[in-house]
Amino acid sequence: MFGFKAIIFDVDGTLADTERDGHRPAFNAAFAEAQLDWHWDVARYGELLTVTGGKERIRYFMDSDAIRLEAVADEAAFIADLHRAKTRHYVNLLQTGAIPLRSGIVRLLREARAAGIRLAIATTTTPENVAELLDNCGVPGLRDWFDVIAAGDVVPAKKPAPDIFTLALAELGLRADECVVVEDSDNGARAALAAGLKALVVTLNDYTATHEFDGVPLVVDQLGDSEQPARALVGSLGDAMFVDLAVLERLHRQTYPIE
Ligand code: XBP
Ligand code: MG
Repeated sequence: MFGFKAIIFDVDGTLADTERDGHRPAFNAAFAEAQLDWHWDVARYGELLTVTGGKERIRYFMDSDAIRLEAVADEAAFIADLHRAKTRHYVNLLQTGAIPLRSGIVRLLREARAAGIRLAIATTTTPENVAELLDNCGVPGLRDWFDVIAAGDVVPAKKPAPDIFTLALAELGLRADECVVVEDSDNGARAALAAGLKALVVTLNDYTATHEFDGVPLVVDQLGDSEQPARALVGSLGDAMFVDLAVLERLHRQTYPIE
């Protein structure tokens, strides 16, 4: 018996390393297709990731580089079109199975299902991106393992605002103290904490390794598995080699102690 009833996962950077070799080339392909001489290299994309959401990220890039497109009357519509093209390129890439899930993800999802722990997603990315990632990662039916997929423009404000986590909680019908969250970024962690979700594990990746993660009780390099043990940078895994339900249970008790 566990003290929490659901695990809420972020997608980009958490379920899979999607940013550098997934979203980034898809943005660049959309720019080339629209005959724009914009190109986001790996380092620049890292800076742009401070803004979540693809449309918001394009707008932020245009503003920071003071780009004005004289021929464009409706900038919002232009960005929306460009982003639709980006989504098409990204989905095409996912359909080749090029982006695998990170270490330990399927193991933890299986363990949770076997224990009757519910699964949910709270992400900034476009819903079809989530569906295609889950449908093309080599685990048949994986998408249906999730009771709730909260994604994209369905909330007024994207991470670090708490809105997408608040929506996921409402759709699960659970309180924040009944859930554990797995995230990868400072924006994601801030969003979860702002929604009252304090039982939070951050799994780092290349783009988020230098983030601060104030108030996060457990930061690890990966969820890990027996072949690729996890390393804790903040908090402790105890005797565990990787993040499993027992580790999450300890984390949950530590952040929501039973009076
Ligand atoms: C993910 C994002 C997304 C993706 C692109 O943030 O910021 O914008 O980079 O997706 P998080 P779209 O992992 O914190 O949810 O282009 O579909 O918006
Ligand atoms: Mg993320």
